Amino acid sequence: MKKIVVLGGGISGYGSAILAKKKGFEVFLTDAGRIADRFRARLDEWEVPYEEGGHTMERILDAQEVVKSPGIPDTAPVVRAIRERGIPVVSEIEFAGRYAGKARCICITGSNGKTTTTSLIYKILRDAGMNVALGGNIGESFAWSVATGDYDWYVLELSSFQLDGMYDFRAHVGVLMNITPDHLDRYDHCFQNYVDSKMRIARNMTSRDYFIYSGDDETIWEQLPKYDFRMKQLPFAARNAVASGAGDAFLCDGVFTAAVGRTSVEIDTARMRIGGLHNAYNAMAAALAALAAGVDPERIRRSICEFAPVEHRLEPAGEYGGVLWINDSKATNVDSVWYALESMKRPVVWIAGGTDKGNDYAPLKDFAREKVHTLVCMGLDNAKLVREFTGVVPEVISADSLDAAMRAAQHAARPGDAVLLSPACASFDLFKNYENRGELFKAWVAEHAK
Ligand code: UMA
Ligand code: ADP
Repeated sequence: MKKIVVLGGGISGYGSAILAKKKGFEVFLTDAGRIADRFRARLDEWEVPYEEGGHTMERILDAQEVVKSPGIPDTAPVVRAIRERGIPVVSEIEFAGRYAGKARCICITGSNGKTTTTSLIYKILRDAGMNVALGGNIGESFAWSVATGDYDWYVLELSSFQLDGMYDFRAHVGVLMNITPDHLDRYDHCFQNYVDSKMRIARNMTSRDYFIYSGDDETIWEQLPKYDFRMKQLPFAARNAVASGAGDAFLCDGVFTAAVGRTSVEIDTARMRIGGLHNAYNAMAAALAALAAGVDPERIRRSICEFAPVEHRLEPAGEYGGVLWINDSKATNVDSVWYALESMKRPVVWIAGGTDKGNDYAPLKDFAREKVHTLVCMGLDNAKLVREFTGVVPEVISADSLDAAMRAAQHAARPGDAVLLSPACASFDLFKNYENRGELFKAWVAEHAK
């Protein structure tokens, strides 16, 4: 019997281990830290042997294949030792893909917009009555869905870490939203390594498959000539003129038309509940994916117009005394904040800051000059933000807690303004994670701004 070791006992790991067990492998799960109670309960229920608090190398190096959780870097000593022994290391996506049967996979990646676009595609397919699962870098793992369900379609959000361990897996519809610098610490601080990782989404696609990508993203354009792609290409764009024989989508004067083959759908973005140019891109990509999946255009239009912002992504948190509070806590890089500021139609009090990831703030300065009258820097070390935006924004305030930042924002905001939390930074200096930051923002608004 083939021996499989699963590295990591988080969402990805326990799903992989249960799938391996179900497929009859001799499986062992190992976690260097503590495994959460609810995951342990599931492993016990499926009688999967596991260890926590350390990796027993002898047992790990006895495996014929290792399924590695995406959060574990290749530089981890345990991964190095496995590779040195010549044992193949794959991602959960590669492993689960072997058992997805005839189901079709719509896979979404990119630096920003993955969760929104994935959720949107899932909603369209579900509204259309299709037998569809949602997973990957969102919600439950792909492996868990394969082990416990029997689906015709999988809509999977894929991070670069998941793509890295993917070799033979094939997306039937692959969606690449954009590529801007992120997670460079995992890619030897080399942008091209990260770009190569994102381009793996198109690996193994055949002439029957669809590749949906941004025609406005220069990085993606630069990559395309390097590949000998056979699949049908469906670019979407608002700036560059793009056209493909298989289909495409284009936004003009707030209205986009997406077409695949002879079927098309036209959507006025003013009728959508999610705003901004970035969400027009997300909707175009989702419309193309749904058309490629054979969904009726009228249903696609209806589902897209109904779709509400995902929590912590430009999520309205209430309007009180004429001031609109917006929670965009998920904006943890410069590009996502660029789109947040782009979409602002009111004067802005902007709350930013946190753990800086080596950000270059230059792309934000034009919008900041045009739309922001007060910047509240919220973090333990605000020196860089204060320096970068002094002279760009009329008022720059430094705050070292959420409460201080919110009070300053409330004081600065006038009726008709928006207070926008869109940090461009990670949250770990003051918060557990971006969800915690967004929740505390909303709780403060509910308590003090009402
Ligand atoms: N661990 C070891 N050995 C090590 C290092 C870590 O055993 O040397 C253990 C830890 O103790 C921990 C486990 O590995 O128990 C965690 O593994 P993980 O970090 O891969 O976390 P999971 O809970 O399995 O979740 C992962 C994704 N997390 C990351 O990529 C960091 C989830 O994406 C994903 O939803 C899930 O698999 C299912 O596929 C989250 C994420 O933050 C949402 N993604 C990043 C992002 O969106 O920016 C990429
Ligand atoms: P991801 O899953 O890739 O992190 P999300 O949909 O969660 O993407 O959005 C993350 C942040 O990026 C949010 O602040 C959101 O407003 C912004 N965003 C969403 N779609 C896009 C896009 N297509 N381009 C740039 N930024 C985007």
